[in-house]
Order: sequence, then C-alpha cells, then structure tokens
Amino acid sequence: MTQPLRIAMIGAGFMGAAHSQGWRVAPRFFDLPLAPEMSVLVGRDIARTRAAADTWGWLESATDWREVIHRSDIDVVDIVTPGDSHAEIAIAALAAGKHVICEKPLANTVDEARRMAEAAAAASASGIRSMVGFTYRRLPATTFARDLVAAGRLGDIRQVRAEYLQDWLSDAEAPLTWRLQKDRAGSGALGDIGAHAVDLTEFMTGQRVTRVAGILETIVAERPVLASSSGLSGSAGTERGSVTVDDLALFTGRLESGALASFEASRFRLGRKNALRIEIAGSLGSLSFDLESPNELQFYDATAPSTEQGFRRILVTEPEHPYVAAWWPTGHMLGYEHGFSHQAKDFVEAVAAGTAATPSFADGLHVQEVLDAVARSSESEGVWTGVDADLA
Ligand code: SOE
Repeated sequence: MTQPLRIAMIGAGFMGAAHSQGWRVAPRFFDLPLAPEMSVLVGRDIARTRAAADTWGWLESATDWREVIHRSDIDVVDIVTPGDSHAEIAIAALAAGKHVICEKPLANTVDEARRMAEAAAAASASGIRSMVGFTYRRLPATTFARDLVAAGRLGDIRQVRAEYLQDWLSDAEAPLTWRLQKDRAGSGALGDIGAHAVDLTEFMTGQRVTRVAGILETIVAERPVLASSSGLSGSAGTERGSVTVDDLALFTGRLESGALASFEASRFRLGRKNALRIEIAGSLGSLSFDLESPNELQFYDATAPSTEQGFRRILVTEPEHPYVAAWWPTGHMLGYEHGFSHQAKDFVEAVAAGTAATPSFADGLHVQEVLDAVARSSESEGVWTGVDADLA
C-alpha cells in the first residue's frame, strides 16, 4: 500500500479551488510514490470553509492554521492565502517540520522572501522540501519550450518579449478587493501576473534577469470599497477607498547573457482575459507561447531551407511531450487546471525521492528581487536598476 502524504491547505479562495483540483486529480492520473491525502482545509470562516471542504474534497475543515501546522498527522502545508501571511505561515510550517508549497509571488517584500528562503534552506538539511507555485511552468507546452531552448534549437537567445494581460479591472467601478491593497498583496499587476512573466522567461531561457528599468502605473486610483467577495470579483459598497498598487507594469530586463527582455503586466488590456504570452528569439529560431492557446507552440526554425521557412504550429499533445502520457490520447487538449495537477505530482515525487523541488524558495526570492527592482526603478522614473541590490 502506498504511504499517505497528508496535506493541510491554508486559504480557501480562488487559488484554494485550483490547488484542491491539483491534489484531487494528480493521484488518479499519475502513478505517485506517495498518496496525497486532502486532510484539512483551513479558512477564516468556519461555515464557508466547511462548505468549500465538502465541495473540493477535503476530509476536515478548521480555522486555526497555527494549530493545524503542528498536528503530527500533517506532512505538507500548502499556502494559498494573500501574500501578507505567506512568510509567517511558511516559516512556522517549516519550523514544525512540514514540507511547504507556497503560492506565488513568494511574499510581499524581499525581506520576507529572504527569511522564507533561509528557513527553507535550513529545513532542507533535514529533508524538508519547499516549492513556489509558479504553475504555468508545468504546462506541457511551456516545459517543452524550455526543453527546445535547452537543446539549443533557438541558438543564442537574443531577445524575449513576455506579457501577461488581463482586463478584469477595466471597469473603474470594480470594487477594491485585497489584490488592490499593497499591505495585503505587496504589489498589483506586477506581483500578481508580472511575476509569472518573469518566472516563465527565466524558466524557458534558463537565464536570470539581472537588471531592470520600468514604470508602474495606477490607472484608477479610487474604487468602491468591497462589501462581499468571491474569487476575483466582489460586490461594491457605497464608500470609496484608494488603490495602493499598480494596475500596469511595463519594464525592460537584461538577462545573464546580456540579451534584452521586455515585460508587460496589465489588468487593463480590454479584451485580453488571461493572455500570458512569451516569444523568444534566438540566432537559430524563434518560439512563442500564448496561454489562450495553451496546447500549442509556434516555432520558427531558421535552419530549414529558406523556401520552407515560416512559423509552424506544434501541437503539444503527444505522449512524448512532458506530462501528456498520463492524460488523454494524442490531440486531446489540456487546460488551466492541469498545471496544478502537475505541480502536485512534481512536489510529491520530490518529497518521496528527497530531491530538490523547483521552483525553490530561493527562486521565489529572486523573482521577488526582480519585482522590487522594478518598483525601485519606477520610483526613479525608469532608471536601470540592479536586481541584486549590490548591482544597483
Ligand atoms: C489573478 O490575477 C490570477 O488569478 C493570478 O493571481 C494567478 O496567478 C493567475 O494564474 C491568474 O490570474
């Protein structure tokens, strides 16, 4: 009988639903070395948490995360709360000897992220694993793109364009949810979705961003205060409050090789619902991915005869493609939620094998440093700023 891996998830919002789907489905499609058990869901309101636990498949519900992370029948703590509580919960869970998955961005500040990365490094000496939830790395198409780049199919990377575009804030009367408050979310479009664009760029190119120059902009500065919320939306009250985060982040980054990357994160791109796009141009070819067509890559191979050149579509649904063999026959599509199953699978395998889980908290700290450098650059009207403070 496969040994259980007993999970407590802290947080019961939109990401809670997504992570639950991952935990629930992964062991039914992948042959895992440990059996994830959805033990306890922790939320703030007992009745709502109980209802969510029943819907999503958790055995128990609770409201006190401090008590739950110390339970001897819990092995993993999965954190899907807003960013202002990530550091406190993750550091306490690691100290309690639990493996930890934490939603992105890792924290609200570099200082918090650094303390988390230090705690994770210390815990790893005793076999404790930790990972940041940058799930878009775990789609077959993005992982396969990384493999093509690593195999040299693009040659030397010369330029990257990465953008994450949404439009759910375009309505100036949309209410002031926690994602619009700096003390809860750390930043706005920059950390919520720009962080994905940075992570995916670094994942696919295998290179870190070393310097940035950018501007953050808040397009709608005041919004109706939230009366009640659900997922990304909520209903507005009559009072108005200040938006304390960016709505739009535009920045340029330099990769380790010296290549330039341009980034855009916007929640105001009307018509773009959840468009995470990346195009990488190298000396031998170009690759592009768009989350709105998540099972495809566009590949331009400059080594083909000139008479046959042009972008061609690769349908990333073959059993030889990453993750695909566990799912459906060739040509049958995967979607948003599969990234969460792949995350659960990869984490369980790392825990069982005692190998490092990636992206690590150190990787999450680095992304946090990129976000922070963009914010510092914006404060000085877009001056080039080192990601590592020593390079500033
Ligand atoms: C909201 O903007 C959000 O849910 C992000 O927080 C997620 O990370 C992204 O996957 C989808 O959009």
